[in-house]
Amino acid sequence: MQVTMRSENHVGYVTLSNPPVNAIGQALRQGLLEAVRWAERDRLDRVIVFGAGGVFAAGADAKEFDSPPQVPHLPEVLNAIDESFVPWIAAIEGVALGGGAEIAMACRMRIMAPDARIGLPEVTLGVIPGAGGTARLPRLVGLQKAVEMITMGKPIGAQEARSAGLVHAVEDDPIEAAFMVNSEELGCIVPTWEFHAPAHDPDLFHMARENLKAKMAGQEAPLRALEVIEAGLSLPFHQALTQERQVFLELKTGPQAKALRHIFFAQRAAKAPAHLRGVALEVRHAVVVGGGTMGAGIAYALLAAGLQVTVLEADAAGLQRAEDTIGKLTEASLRRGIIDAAQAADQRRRMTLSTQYSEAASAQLAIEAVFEDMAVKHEILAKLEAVMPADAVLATNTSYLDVNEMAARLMDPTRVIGLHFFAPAHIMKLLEIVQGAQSSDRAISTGYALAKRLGKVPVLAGVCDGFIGNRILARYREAADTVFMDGSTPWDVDEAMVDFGYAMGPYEAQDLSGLDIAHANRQRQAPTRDPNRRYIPIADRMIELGKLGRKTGAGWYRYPGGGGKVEDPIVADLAIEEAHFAGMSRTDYSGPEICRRLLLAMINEAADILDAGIAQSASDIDLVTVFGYGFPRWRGGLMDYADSLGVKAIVAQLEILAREDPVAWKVSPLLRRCAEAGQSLAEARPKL
Ligand code: 3H9
Repeated sequence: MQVTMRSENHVGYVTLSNPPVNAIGQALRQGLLEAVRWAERDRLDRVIVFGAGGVFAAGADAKEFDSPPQVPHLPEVLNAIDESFVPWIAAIEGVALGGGAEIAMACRMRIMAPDARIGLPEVTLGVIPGAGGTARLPRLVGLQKAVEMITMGKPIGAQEARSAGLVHAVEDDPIEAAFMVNSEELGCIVPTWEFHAPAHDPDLFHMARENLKAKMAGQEAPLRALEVIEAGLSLPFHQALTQERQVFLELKTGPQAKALRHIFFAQRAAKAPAHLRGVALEVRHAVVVGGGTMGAGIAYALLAAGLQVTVLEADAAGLQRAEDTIGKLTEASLRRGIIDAAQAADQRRRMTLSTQYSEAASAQLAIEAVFEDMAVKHEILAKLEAVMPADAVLATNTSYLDVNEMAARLMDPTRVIGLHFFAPAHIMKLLEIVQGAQSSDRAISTGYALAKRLGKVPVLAGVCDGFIGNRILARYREAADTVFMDGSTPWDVDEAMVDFGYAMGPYEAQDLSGLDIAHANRQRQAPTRDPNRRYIPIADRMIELGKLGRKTGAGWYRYPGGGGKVEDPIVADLAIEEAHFAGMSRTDYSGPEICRRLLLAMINEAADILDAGIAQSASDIDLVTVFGYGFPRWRGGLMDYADSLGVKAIVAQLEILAREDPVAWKVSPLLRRCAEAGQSLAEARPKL
């Protein structure tokens, strides 16, 4: 029974109960409809509806979205509530999202707990509200607020909902408060469907449309939601609901909604496997070695999660730099209202800065985040092992180096794992947990537990150069440099990838992180580089010219000040020169062709990564590309996107490219196996 009913003194209590978040599926809809009939049959004075487990309802059950909708449909159920002669009151605790908020809006009255949140986040799942949200919300809060909430999908807190007029009261105990509402007062409230729609405001819609085109480029649902709200203003209420429902159903089965659902559920599935649960070390005190940008970001993320943190640096200057960087992160959080002054003071109290490794003696976890030098990392890990408790976990934040080699020199190599954070470490969601050959279950499980505590998306990766994400990134950049050398420009490449949905292209992104990092990597890899593989020297020429990116005022672009970037003809000429030295003629690539090549290069590399067991599944690669590397979420991640193209079609395209360069475009054996077996990448497994 997902809906339970009981009455006391003519007050009905209806409980929504589908743990953990009371997602609204067929059984819950059916139960609600029966509750409406029950309340009318018993001629109750009022119905108080609330959710079990301290959550009102998180919306329609998205697991049902892949099958045809089953009766009763939610709009029909909510119309029955809205039109009933028995007034319903929504007592909202936890969250009322999507269909949950729509249930609340169909009630005569809404009372919220102070820490509850309400919103219509449907666009984040690639759909629009489908049970009256686009018609009821503008009637309740006005156009401006409704447009903002529906098209951006961001839930709001209780006080904001109260000020907007979405809820009638904010009370510690909303169920009790609903019981106390005066019957006469309740009787005077008009059903939502009888409210007048707000007057049309063409300027508001124009501005909202332009804003969405800029901020949510490529995404269908936000613009469709805007259209539906606008059209609904001039329609009678029930017709507005009908047109909303049509668009909801159309989007629900479309590619963007499918891709966004895939990422939503993949993110939720990213947790420690069953055999690792319950063995994690409880981390209360963590040490970060190295207070540079990355180390300071990691330290701040740990502080924000409530841990005691010690930052170890080599000297006083390093300590000062670490303190300044962490201080700036605290100030930024204060400015944005993420923390208040008392929380900032608490964070400062929990932080120690020191040059003494003895400070690590009581910590359960250490994360080294110094520069990429194996000898330095060996030295640091050995010092940590000497002072830390025997069961403490030693983690490295290396982006490329061999975690097994780091572990091998320690007395206990089982305690070593990689914890690969992404910059800025306190914001980026991805955490690659790198499993060394000897890493213990306890160490890996501790990595997962830490990810949960920090609100990160954990993905388990095996040891190889670059793990999952940076290995794909290296191939992406190589493919970009190749099209640049062979006929394009960095700005053409960037534009092509932005058109695909990336927030920025590979060259602009590299200007941000600095060209010297990739250069150091190329030098490190030089002795083991495949001599048959084509090498594109343009990035090395950039280093010779001192063009290291934004930090030097020039990289692939020039940054003359004032924040803007400009194309640099000197950079474009480098490719022309290099092609001339190599005796090559150049080709003019179109934007879609550039994009196709870069994506195929990444898919092929990712398939090899999966085949080698470096990634556990295609959906893990999707999480890495979306949460660490800016792959457009609404395209479902790299492998989900590849599946949407079809593995056979990908193999056919790679084979054509392999005629140009058989080494760079050598088709991944996993792709071939999948194509032959008619399997998708989602079903693919590593070779044995
Ligand atoms: C909609 O409502 C359309 C309507 O307008 C029209 C209808 C006609 N469905 O995130 P968590 C599961 S569209 C199915 O880890 P938290 C989730 O998979 C919907 N399952 O917890 C996980 O399962 P498991 C609009 C759902 O505390 C478990 O619940 N609503 C749904 O960090 C716990 O989730 C949204 O977009 C769902 N809708 O966060 C809200 N929601 O334990 C989406 C959750 O097996 N949900 N699950 O891994 C959220 O934002 C967060 O889950 C929430 C809880 C904030 C609620």
